[in-house]
Amino acid sequence: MMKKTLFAWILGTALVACTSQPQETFYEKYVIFPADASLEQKVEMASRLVPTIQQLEWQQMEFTAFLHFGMNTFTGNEWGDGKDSPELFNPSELDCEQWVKALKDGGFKMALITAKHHDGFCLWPTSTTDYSVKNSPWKDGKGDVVRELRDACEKYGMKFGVYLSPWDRNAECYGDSPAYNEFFIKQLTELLSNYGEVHEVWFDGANGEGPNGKKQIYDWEAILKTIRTLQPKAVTAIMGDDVRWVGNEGGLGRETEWSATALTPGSYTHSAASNEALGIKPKAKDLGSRELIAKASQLYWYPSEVDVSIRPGWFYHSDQDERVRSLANLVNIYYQSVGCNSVLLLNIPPDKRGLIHEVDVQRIKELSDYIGKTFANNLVANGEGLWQAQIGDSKEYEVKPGSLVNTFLIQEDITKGQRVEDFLVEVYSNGAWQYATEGTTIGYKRLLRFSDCTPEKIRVTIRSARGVANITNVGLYYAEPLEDKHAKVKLSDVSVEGWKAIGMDAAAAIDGDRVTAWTAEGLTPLVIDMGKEEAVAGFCYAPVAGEDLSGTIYKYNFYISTDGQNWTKCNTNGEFSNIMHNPIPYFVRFGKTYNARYFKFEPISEINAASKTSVGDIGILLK
Ligand code: FUL
Repeated sequence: MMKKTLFAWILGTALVACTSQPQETFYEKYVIFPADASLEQKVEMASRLVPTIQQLEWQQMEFTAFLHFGMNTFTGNEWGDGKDSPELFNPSELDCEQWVKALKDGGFKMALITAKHHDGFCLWPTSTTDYSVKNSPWKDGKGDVVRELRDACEKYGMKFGVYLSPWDRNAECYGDSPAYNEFFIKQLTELLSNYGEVHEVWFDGANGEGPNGKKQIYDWEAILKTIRTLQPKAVTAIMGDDVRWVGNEGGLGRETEWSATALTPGSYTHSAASNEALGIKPKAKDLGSRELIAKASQLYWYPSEVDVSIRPGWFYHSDQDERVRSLANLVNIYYQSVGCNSVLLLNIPPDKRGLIHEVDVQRIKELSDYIGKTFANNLVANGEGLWQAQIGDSKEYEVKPGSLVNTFLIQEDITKGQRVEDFLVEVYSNGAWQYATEGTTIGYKRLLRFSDCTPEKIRVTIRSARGVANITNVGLYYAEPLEDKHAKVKLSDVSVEGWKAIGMDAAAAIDGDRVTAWTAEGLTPLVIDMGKEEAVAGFCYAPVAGEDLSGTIYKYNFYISTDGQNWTKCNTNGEFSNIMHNPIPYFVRFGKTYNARYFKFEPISEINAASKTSVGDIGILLK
């Protein structure tokens, strides 16, 4: 065991643990390296960076639920513009107990509601704006969704969290920084004072204002202080400084996922400068390697949260009832989130009735049954108990005789820091050791799948670590194979055969396959001749598949024509609201049909205001 004593020159919150001899120094939440620290010293200090008690308890929940509900549920949008009438908000059978019961049966530990999304509409009767349930027909304006959810959580023993969007498209004061900060803190204060205990406060970083839009400078210091004062047990997520966005909305954790990261939370004033200096952002592949530590002057305990929706959109849309994620898909997400040192925040959006849809209720129950069954019995004897492993140490575990296995579980005691960098798992049968699987980071929990086998023993080797690794749990399980019955998404109701792009070669945009993309310099309109007239009810824009999203369009106009000369602008909201973070095919419906042989897709702005257009595929909808 490394026995280094660390001195008072260390800044940050240093704790001394009295449980083991010699005393070890730990750094809670962050550690600042001395200017002249060597890499070896820095890595040693990194190994002693630990979570706060709030962060630890949050991590132990593993499985949490997001509830996107609000004005968008009724308008069909993903981002409202803040102009929709409160009259539209009118759930016919809202029943938060139904939500919480379904979540409880689904194994979730916390329910986190969009108290206010980007449209500014508040689900509680706030005193800060008229744009709330107070002016809706629901319960004659006497209702309070936040209260009903809170009460249901209380009744069923579920933790409770709130999402309050910093970006507000309704508030007139948005962009007048001091005025909006005051308004926002008042909203936060209402939510954190009147609804009992809150365990997570979620501040979305999304902002679609663009370069010419309103510019708001948030007073994060005052905002975070409000939370620490009013709800000391709450973690603050995304723009907060306790919980980090994993970097995508597709349910994908990293293979190497450090909770001790060099990424400075966005709410700190020096965040942009220090992240730029290190060349990292929340989406970066590497946030905690030794190479990064060598360059970093400070590390944060900033663990990953995987937020992903059970449906293509974050809000409920009835036309997505058949596109609820399959069990196999959700199980993969489980392995890539909880199984990759992250907390899963799975969104299950209540519908227009104010109920969680039957399909979703069934799917989350299937998921919880599957996970429950898979991990019910550890097939390793004596997997629990502390194993303090030096680099290169191996440990053998007996497997219960005759057990068929294909899933490996391992956990570190993160109250002593996250330390393992590389490990190997081998299985023993017929007198020989064989490779089963291997991994890099472990952290709170790591799950790995491998081929079915019936070993007598397994051997775990810690090939590389930052000091002594504290392994608390090793497990082997059998997970039943699942077939992914998810139907391939159809991008066009009209056959694309015979379609022609006018004036350019854009075949890749109309070949029914989003993997092949058409790209063009500038914001270039795409004009298509379908060869014959169709009753056009909408269109589908699929952004390019893959990591390079450049050219993906955010704002657009869409036109149709019968002769290719005279154009009619179709009824749309003109934006693919959340496409930057959730680059899935967008299905836009006009609410009426237009007879047309030609259509024109006119880009107005690109997701990063670049001068480029890309289309993975474009299709036409007939209903
Ligand atoms: C994003 C938002 O823009 C989406 O609408 C959704 O709320 C998601 C969880 O975060 O940034």
